Amino acid sequence: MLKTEVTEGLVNMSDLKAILFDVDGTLADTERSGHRIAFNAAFAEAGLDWEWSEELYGKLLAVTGGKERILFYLNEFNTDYQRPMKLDAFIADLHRAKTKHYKALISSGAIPLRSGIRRLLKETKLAGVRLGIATTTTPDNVFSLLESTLGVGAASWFEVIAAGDVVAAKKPAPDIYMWAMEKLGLGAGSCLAIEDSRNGLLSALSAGIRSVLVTVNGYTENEDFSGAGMVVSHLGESGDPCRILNGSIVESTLVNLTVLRDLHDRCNK
Ligand code: XBP
Ligand code: MG
Repeated sequence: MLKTEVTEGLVNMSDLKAILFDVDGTLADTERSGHRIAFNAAFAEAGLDWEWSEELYGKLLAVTGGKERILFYLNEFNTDYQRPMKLDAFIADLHRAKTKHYKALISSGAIPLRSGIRRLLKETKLAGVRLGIATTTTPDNVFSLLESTLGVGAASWFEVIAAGDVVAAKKPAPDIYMWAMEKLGLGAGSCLAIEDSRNGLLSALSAGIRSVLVTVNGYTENEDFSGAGMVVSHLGESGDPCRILNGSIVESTLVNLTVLRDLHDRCNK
């Protein structure tokens, strides 16, 4: 058997069949300058004097889901506010307005993909690895981000886009990852997740996914990522090496498919 065939055989030893990407904080750094700004615009539009500062928003990110986050804000940080009788409908209206502002912001090209995301998506797609999305954010937000950064039709790169209210329980519950894997017809042992937050890590782990790569960001860098297969600053590009915060990368300064296959094999031994 030729060396290349042996090597090829070794490379394909990994049964990594699909990579599930989180969106906010992972594909792009959307929270500080995206969602937060859109929430504040919706509050102003509704005549509310609510202003979510960068610091307050960092605390509110403990709760995933925009509607759930608004309720968390009222319960924990604005208990004096006289709530309307139909609070759920009031919050849903605010969230619809927020999504309108967020989509406009994203469509303006205000928020780029994080370093290495475009490279990794192209490499994995070319290699025939199946791609999916597992996110808490609203589906429309995902389509806007993909189209504004990767071009029209980019959503078709992903076989499944599991997003928002498609499941009742949001991250850290496992539901969104379970839903995505069911749609792919794959077991957790064939999937690797890429996340940015502890909520996301816990969601993937509790769905049975054992290979989770975390790429931290300004809001999540100090969170507890126990259980992650690897934690890095970002995926990296040539000339912009990633920093390994936990775990190890053999002979590479950026996260590519070989690194992910090695990580997957290691975590699924
Ligand atoms: C992050 C979230 C989302 C966004 C806001 O999602 O928790 O709720 O902060 O988006 P993920 P919505 O990291 O799972 O991509 O207002 O549409 O919920
Ligand atoms: Mg995230």
